[in-house]
Amino acid sequence: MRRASRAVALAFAASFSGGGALAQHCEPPAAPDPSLFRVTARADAAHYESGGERGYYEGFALGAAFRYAVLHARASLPYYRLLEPAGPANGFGDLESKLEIAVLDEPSWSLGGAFAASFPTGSAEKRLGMGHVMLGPSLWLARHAETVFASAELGFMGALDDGEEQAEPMPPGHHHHGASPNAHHEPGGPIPNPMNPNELWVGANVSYEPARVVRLNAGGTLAVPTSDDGETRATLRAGVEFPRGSLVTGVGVELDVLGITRRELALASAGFSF
Ligand SMILES: [Cu+2]
Repeated sequence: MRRASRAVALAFAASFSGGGALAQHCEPPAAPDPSLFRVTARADAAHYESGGERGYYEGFALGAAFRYAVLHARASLPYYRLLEPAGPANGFGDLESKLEIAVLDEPSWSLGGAFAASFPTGSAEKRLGMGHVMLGPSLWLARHAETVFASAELGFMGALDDGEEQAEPMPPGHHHHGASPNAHHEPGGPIPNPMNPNELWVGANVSYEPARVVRLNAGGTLAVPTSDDGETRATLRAGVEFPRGSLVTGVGVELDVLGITRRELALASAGFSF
């Protein structure tokens, strides 16, 4: 528990936030884009360390978002190339989706709820996905000012069928040790988006637009497991985006500072609104 409280302090201290073009797990709302539809592409390159093994992966994700009145829905599907010590693995990751609903939408404030879901389109055995559906509700709060947008969110994420399929034996000769394909919190779990089977998370994002064509983003997420079989994890994000009409391009970094799988990730993104 001491470790968890230290993590909370760290994440709060470091949570200046930002609105990535394509949010991953547990990221609070990004600066709203007034257009109805948005398509995004994101490329990732990451080094990771998980359970004593080091490796590298590349990812490419396509996403779509729809915003109308108080609703904001988004979904994205990644494709990964994972280079583990034992060899490469290619394939889709888990499909992620989120629906945000603003309950109060004032010019300078908004707040509401959200519901996130991820679907096991990624292979858990190749460590590209979690092997089960994850669901979770959350509450968020955003502050909009002329050049600054800030948001914070508190939520829960849980595995729908955790525990039912964990008895599956690993294939003979499989190089992942110490965990079932479904135990995503242990070494052997998914590498691209590590998380706990059940966790309470808090995230914050801040965007600052010093000029119309530049947006600086920073943020962080801290997640604490709600069952014994997990580990506190924290991710910090920073990036810069270049809005130009309906096209927004950007680059950024993400760093896992706590957790069983650590990553140092660089990303490039592009989003087009219409
Ligand atoms: Cu999971």
